[in-house]
Amino acid sequence: MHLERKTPFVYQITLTPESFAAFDRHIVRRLSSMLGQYRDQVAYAAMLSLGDAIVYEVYEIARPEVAGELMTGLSIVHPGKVGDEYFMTKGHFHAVLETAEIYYCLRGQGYMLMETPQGDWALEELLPGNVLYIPPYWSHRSINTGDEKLVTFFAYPGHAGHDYATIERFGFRKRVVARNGKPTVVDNPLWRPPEER
Ligand code: PAN
Ligand code: ZN
Repeated sequence: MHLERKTPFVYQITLTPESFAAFDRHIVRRLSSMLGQYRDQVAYAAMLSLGDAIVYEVYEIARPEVAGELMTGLSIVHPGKVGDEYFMTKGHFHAVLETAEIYYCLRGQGYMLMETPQGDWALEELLPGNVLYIPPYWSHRSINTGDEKLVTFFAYPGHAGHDYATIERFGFRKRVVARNGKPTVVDNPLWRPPEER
């Protein structure tokens, strides 16, 4: 456990089975935990009836959740689609909106969909070697558009916290779906501008 450590430490993100043993927490998000997040509810129910597939996993190093610390770990989004919509994370704002985050893509291919409380949106590609800097105020969701796992390393301030409720209710302004086999950005009809919420 890294929570109590007061001296520097090293861990590996080489993705060998042994390197995963270094993490303190392993969170597994399955299809059943994504209720209401995918546009195609019929495809969602049909897929869930066949089994509760893993959509993504998070491996974390435990550190005190206070300003001055950094929360770090790996996010792994599995390949797949619900209807024509790619597997993705739930997505969140940080509870302390004034906190940034870094993502470093190690494997796979996909996108980070981002949005501010005012409704500005952005999409950036996640490809091995890409470092994504997410400034304060931008909510974020990673999306796997490839056919292998999308693996990213993340680091964010210890006191950031997570607000999932806003995204659960309205989703993101955009969705990334497959059209003729290619990732395509479309509007999310359930989204409402802040002044109409
Ligand atoms: C990441 C995310 C991780 C899983 O650690 O928490 O990719 O995504 P959700 O939290 O949206 O389920 C992060 O951005 N932390 O702040
Ligand atoms: Zn975050």
